[in-house]
Formats: sequence, C-alpha cells, structure tokens
Amino acid sequence: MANRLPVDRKDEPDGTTSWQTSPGGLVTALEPIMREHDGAWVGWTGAPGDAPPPFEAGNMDLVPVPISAEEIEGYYEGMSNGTLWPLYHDVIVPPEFHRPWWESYVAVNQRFATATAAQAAIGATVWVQDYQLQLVPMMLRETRPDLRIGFFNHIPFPPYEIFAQLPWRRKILDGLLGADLLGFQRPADANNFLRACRRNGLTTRRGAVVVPGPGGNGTRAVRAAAFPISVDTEELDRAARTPEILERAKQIRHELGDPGVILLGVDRLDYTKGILHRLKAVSELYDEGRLGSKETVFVQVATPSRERVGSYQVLRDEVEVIVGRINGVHGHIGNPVVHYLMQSFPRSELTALYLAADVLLVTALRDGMNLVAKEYVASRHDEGGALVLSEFTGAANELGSAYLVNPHDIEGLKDVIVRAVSDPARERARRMRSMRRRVFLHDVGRWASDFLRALNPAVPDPAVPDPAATERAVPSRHDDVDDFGIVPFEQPVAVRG
Ligand code: GDG
Repeated sequence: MANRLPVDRKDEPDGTTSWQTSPGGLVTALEPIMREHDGAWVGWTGAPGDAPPPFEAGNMDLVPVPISAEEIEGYYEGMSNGTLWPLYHDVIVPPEFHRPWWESYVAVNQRFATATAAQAAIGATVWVQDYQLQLVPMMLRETRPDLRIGFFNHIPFPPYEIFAQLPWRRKILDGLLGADLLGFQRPADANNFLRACRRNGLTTRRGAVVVPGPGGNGTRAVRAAAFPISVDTEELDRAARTPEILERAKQIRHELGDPGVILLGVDRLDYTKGILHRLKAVSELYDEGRLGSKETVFVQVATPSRERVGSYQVLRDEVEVIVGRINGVHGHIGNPVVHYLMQSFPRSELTALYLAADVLLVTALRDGMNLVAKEYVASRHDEGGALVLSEFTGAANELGSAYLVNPHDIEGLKDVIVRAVSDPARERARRMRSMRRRVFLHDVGRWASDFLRALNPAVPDPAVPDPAATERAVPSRHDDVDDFGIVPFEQPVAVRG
C-alpha cells in the first residue's frame, strides 16, 4: 500500500483511458514479489474524485482508492506536504498545523485501511509505505488482527525535540504501533522513533516497543530497525553499458560545448535538496575563478514537484533568480554556464547524463536516503565520475567513500567540489569502486527481501541458497554488511505475554 499507484493515467485521442506504469525502484523491487505471492497494490491514481474499479496493469493487480479535490488539499498538499514533510526534514521551512488538514488525513488513512482490509486474504502480509499513511497500521489491526503488518518510512524520522511540536504526535505513534515491524532508512531514524515512544511513556526493549497484546491480553513487540533502501543496480549498470546510452552521453558532452568538466545535479525541485546552497557554492567558485566559466558547465535537472504548495513556488523563484544571475555574469553567447532544466526526463536520458557527468552534486539539507546518489554510482561501470554527497542523506551512511560534505558550510562545500574535480583519476576510481561494491551488494531487491523476511521469518532468503541443495556452505551476504556501518537487523525479541 502506497499513497500513489505505480501508474499514470493517459487519455487517448479516441476518448479511452489507458494506464502507463511509472518505472521506479519501488515497483521494480515489489513487482516480482507481488507476482509470486498474488499480491495487490492499493493506492491513489493521482486524479481527484471517483476511482476506477480494481484493474490490472504491467502484470500487477491495482486497487485504486478515491481522493476528492478537497482531500487533495487537506490530506495531501496540507497534512502530508505542508505539515509532516517539513517537520520530518528538520523544519527547513516551518511546518503548518491545521486541524482540518488533520481530519482529512484521518479520513483518507481510514479509507486506505478499509480498502485494504477488504482486499487482503486471511493471514496476509500488508506492507504500508511512507509518511502519508502512518495511521493505517493501527486502523488495519483493529479490524484485521490476523494480518502481518509492516510499515516503511521513506523519509527521516525526526529527533523528539522536533517531533514533539506535532499536535497529533501521540496519535501518529499509536497509528504506527499497529504494525509488527517498522522500517526506517537509518539506525538513527529507528532510534528517534524509539525515543519518541519512551518520551510518551511507552516501554522499549532491545529495539522494540512493548504494547498491549491482542484483546488487551499479554504484550506484543513492535520492532523498529533500519532497512536502507537501494536501487536496481544490475539494471542500471546494464542500461549504462548499451551502445545507445554510451553514444548519447558523448553527444550530451558535445551539445554542452565539449567542456573540460561537467557538474550535474538531479533532484525534485524541493527545498530539502539544498539546490540553493549548491548554486551559491558554484556561483562563488565562478566568481573567484576557481572554476573556469569556459571549461566548466553545471547541468541542474530540477523535476517539477508539488507545484501548488507555496514553499515550492518560493523556492522555484529563488532558484531561477540565482541561475539567471550566474548566467548573466559568467555565460557566453551560445554557452550558458548553468543549464537549468525544470523538466522530467526519460530514464535513459538520466542514465546518459550520469555517464556524462564528471561530478554529481548531492547537497541535500536532509534526505531519507537519496536514490540519485546510488543511481549515479550504479551507472559508473567505467569507475569514472565523482560523487559529492551531503552528510545529511541516508546514503552517506553507506557511501563513506564519496566526497562527503556539510552543505551548510559553503566554504567547505566549495573546497570539496574543487577537490572532486581535480583529484587524480586513480583516486576518483578508488572511491567509485568501493561505492559500487556497496550498491551491488545491497540493491533494492535485497532491501525488499530483508524487510519481508524480518516481517515474516518464514519467507526464505533468496540470496542464501538452501544448504540442502548445495554441497558447499555459502556465507550469508549479511556478513559483509557490517563493513559499511549498517547495524544488522536484530532478531525478534521474545516478549513474555
Ligand atoms: C523519497 C525520499 C528516498 C528524478 N528526476 C527524474 C527522475 N527522478 C528519479 C530519480 C530517483 C527519484 O526520482 C528520486 O529519488 P530520491 O531518493 O532522490 O528522492 P525523493 O523523490 O525525495 O524520494 C528519499 C526515496 O523516497 C526512496 O526511499 O531516497 O530520501 O525523500 O529515482 O532518478 N526520474 C525520471 N525522470 C526525471 O526527470 N525518469
């Protein structure tokens, strides 16, 4: 279950409607698992008003949940994007608290829970995705105690001092505690959640919250742990080796005027991504002549996002002013220094951009994971390129060989960009190799199977061959995970009931 179904509606010229699957990491990871287990995906189509009956697209059974135009304002743009998103991202912009938004959030969460309760078989596993649906686990458990319920939070879980601002903080905790397993991007997020529970008078024991058991009898353990999401590494690596993409990468460089250095940013146009900090650093590097305006171009893909929310409109204006200023001062006829593309591109074009870029700039002020960083690494089979990566991303936990940076420190950011540009190719390749090992070892399929096995220990581990079927013992891939500082998932704790 996720806020959005993995499809986009397409109105055909003959008046009919078709559905195009939107390819993304989540779909790639979940599609084979859902097919194997006869699963269904419950979510919103993205259009206001009545929802179509369940249908099939791209081999998946989809169950649409209706959301009215008024609820889009209250539940989605309001409570999800105007309250929870900024609150969970270190209050980079002030969160707004409005009671009608909350009421809308409760109503829509209830509708998702009801739709899923009607769909799920006895004893089925339900995996709820993300912060828009935090009340669903308890709503589901109340009507369907037979289900195994998992929840994964794609964005950070904030420190208690920030979370405490939320007028409905206890209701959110209670909603989440309907799950059997809560997954977070980083161990720090899981710990923030456990601490929020303790501050609200709940007992925690060895990474789990102890809550009353079924019918108030005994206790039940709700486990909270880190399951860092990843990308479809093999597919990205494969695509980046095709002649068409290799050729397109060369062509991009040529179209940019064959510069010596291409810097790249790829983000949703969102204030959490630190686009303004990045532009400020690049602008000063041009001003000071540390980056030559004839040799270095900066390509910024800024995918339009949440365009009806006020803080996103303000950000867009600010970005466009600074891009205009840099090009006004440093551009040449026919050769702007910043190529600002507020557009969405096909996946193949993004992959070609990754291959063309000498340095990828990920300067998020706070980011649950940041898949763009992992996609870049997965695409660089040539071990070329350099990743400048904010310490405030979940990805920084795993990609310690990146050029790590604090994006608030503009002088530090400038120095790191210059280093990433000018380090010897050997040093850049060493870092890239180490990061590639990590994303190959831990891809999105591994993320999904780790979570589902932790939720339901009966599910076999696809990465570990059945010992009965092989003569030689094969070590578990978990053995390597510690090298990257990821706290391995703790086995379920026994809680006396
Ligand atoms: C949330 C969390 C967490 C971007 N532009 C285009 C395009 N993209 C794709 C990227 C990447 C995805 O969108 C963005 O993922 P991120 O992880 O960078 O960021 P969020 O959208 O904020 O995602 C984040 C994530 O959930 C997963 O848990 O990592 O922290 O905020 O895949 O490639 N794709 C295409 N055209 C574009 O123009 N096709």
